[in-house]
Amino acid sequence: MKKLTGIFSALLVSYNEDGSINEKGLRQIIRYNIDKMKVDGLYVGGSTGENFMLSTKEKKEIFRIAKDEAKDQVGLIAQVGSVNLHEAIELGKYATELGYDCLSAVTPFYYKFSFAEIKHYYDKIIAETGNNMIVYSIPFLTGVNMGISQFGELYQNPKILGVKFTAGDFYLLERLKKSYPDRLIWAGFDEMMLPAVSLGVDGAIGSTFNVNGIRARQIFNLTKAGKLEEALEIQHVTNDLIEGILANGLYLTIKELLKLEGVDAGFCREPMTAKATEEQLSVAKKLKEKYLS
Ligand code: HMN
Repeated sequence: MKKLTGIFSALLVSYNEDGSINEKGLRQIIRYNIDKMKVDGLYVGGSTGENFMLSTKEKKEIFRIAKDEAKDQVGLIAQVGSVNLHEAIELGKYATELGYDCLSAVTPFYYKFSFAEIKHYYDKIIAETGNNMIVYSIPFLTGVNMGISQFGELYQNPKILGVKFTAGDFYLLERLKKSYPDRLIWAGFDEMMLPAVSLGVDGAIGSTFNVNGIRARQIFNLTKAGKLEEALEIQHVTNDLIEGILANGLYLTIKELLKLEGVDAGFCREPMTAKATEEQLSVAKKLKEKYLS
C-alpha cells in the first residue's frame, strides 16, 4: 500500500459540454497533479469530482481512468460513499479490484440516519470489500455531525484508518487526535490548513491543490516544522487565492485556472453551471496572473 499521508488532491474531472466524461482532459488533470503539483496522492470520486451527480457507470469509468493514468506513482483513495449502500459496495469492490490503496465514504446523507445506521453502512462496505476505509465527514454539506464517542464506536472497526475532516471544529479535531492517536486525520478545508496541521493532522485532501499544490505542501511542511510565521505568510496568499476562487465559482474557476496552464479541464456537470461566463473567465485570468504565475 502506498503512503496515504501528505498532500492529496481532491481530483477534478473534465466533462464535455454535454456532461459526458472527457477522458483525455481527465488524464491531463491527473498528470498535472502528479508531475507539476507533485502531490502525494489523489482522492478520486469526491465532491470535487462532482461525483454525486454521476451514474454508477460514470463513477466506475473515472476510477478506471485515474488508476490507469496514475498507475502506482501516487497514493490513490476512492470515494465510494453513496446514499445507495448497494452502489457504495459495488463501487468499493470495483475500486479495490483496480488496486486503490484505500476507500473513503461520505457519511450517508439526505435522510436523517441514526448513528447505528451510519455505523452499519461503514461496517458493511468494509466487510463486503475487505479494503481499508477513511470516513468522509463534511457536516456542512451532509448535516451529519458526529461527536468524539461516535468516532470511537466507528473506530472499533480496525479497518477504519481515520477521518477526512472537512469542518472548522478545531476542538473536535484536537479531541480526536488526543483520543485516537493511532487513527489518521486528513484536513479537508484548504483555507484552514495551518491550524489543522498545527493540531497534528497527518494529511490534507483539497480541491485547490489541483492548482495550488506547491503552496499547500509548503504550508504543511513549514507548520510541521514549527515555522508558523513562514507558514502563515503562505496561508495568507493561499487564502487570497481561495477567496477569489470561491467568489467566482469553486470548481468552475479551478478548471479555468487549469485551462490557463494548458490542461483541458473542460466544463462542469449540470445542474452546476457548466460553462464560465466572460466575467468569470476574466476573474480567473486575474487570479492566475496574481497568484499562479
Ligand atoms: C472532495 O470530496 O472532493 C474534497 O475532499 C473536498 C474538499 O474538502 C474541498 N471541499 C469541498 O469542495 C466541499 C475543499 O478542498 C474545498 O473545496 C476548499 O477548502 C475550498 O473551500
